[in-house]
Amino acid sequence: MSRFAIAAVLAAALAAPAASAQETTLKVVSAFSENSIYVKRLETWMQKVNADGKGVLQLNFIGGPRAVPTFEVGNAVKTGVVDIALTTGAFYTNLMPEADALKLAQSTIAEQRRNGAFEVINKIWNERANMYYLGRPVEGQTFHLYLNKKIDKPDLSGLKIRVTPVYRDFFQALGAQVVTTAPGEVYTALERGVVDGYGWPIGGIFDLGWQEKTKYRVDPGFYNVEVSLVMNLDAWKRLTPAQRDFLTKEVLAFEAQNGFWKGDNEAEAKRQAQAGVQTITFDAATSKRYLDTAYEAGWKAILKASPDNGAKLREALSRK
Ligand code: 173
Repeated sequence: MSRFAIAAVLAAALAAPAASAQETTLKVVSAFSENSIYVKRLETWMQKVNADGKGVLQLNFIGGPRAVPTFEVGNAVKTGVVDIALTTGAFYTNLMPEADALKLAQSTIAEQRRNGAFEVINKIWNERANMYYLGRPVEGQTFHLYLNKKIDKPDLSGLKIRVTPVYRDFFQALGAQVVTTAPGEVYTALERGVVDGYGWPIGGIFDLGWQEKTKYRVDPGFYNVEVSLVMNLDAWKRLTPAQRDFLTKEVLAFEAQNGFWKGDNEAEAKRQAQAGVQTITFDAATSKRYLDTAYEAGWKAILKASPDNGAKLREALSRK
């Protein structure tokens, strides 16, 4: 053995016990409220991770928007104040406007992992927000427009609608006046009559009591609701290969449960009907125009704010 090889073997031997004894604990926050279905499923998943990860990796849930306000979660991940967040691109467009493009994906996260889109996303997220994109445990939900005033065509002129970047350009294209708020402020905005409606997924309006203040849901739903796990890139790099493999496997197992959402969508629509929320629908041609407008307005905004990465994401997210 060369002197170099001996030194390498000695170094490995010295490092080995420390590495195998090493367990790391990562801080996790959520941009969604603690009683939401997103966070309930996150907590169930974290329990499994912590049971499987003894001696390797543990997740410590710090909390929801009371711990870190919704629109500050992205920056907390970027700067490493927390390690991991459950959030959505619309909540950190302050860091990178193109984050909101994931709602426009035509493919599933499983397809994105197979067709290279996952790497495209990660390269952009690494560079732009110092984030490692871990995965997407929510997909297959649609967003909807909820209203307190009746409309008979997709014309929102004269209406004030609560938005996030998810809906902003689409609802503006339909003539709405928009007001951006975190989810935690929607109830008060409705109660005070500050808004005539809001954008939200098919599921979750009951979590913060909005059904009390909601008369109509407009169908069809649009886009592909994106809620993802993102991680501080330095924290990701600090993990050992074994810890990274472990976390990746656990995220894949979480994504493998995404079939859950189809049943949840149906259950939530039924629950809304039972609570007296009426649906507003359009004829087929108008519905098609509504959806076309949604996608056109969505991509236009992304491409305007972020021409290069927007184009890369559009190409990657339309691959099957
Ligand atoms: O707050 C929102 O309406 C929003 O942007 C969103 C995004 C993903 C899931 C739920 C809500």
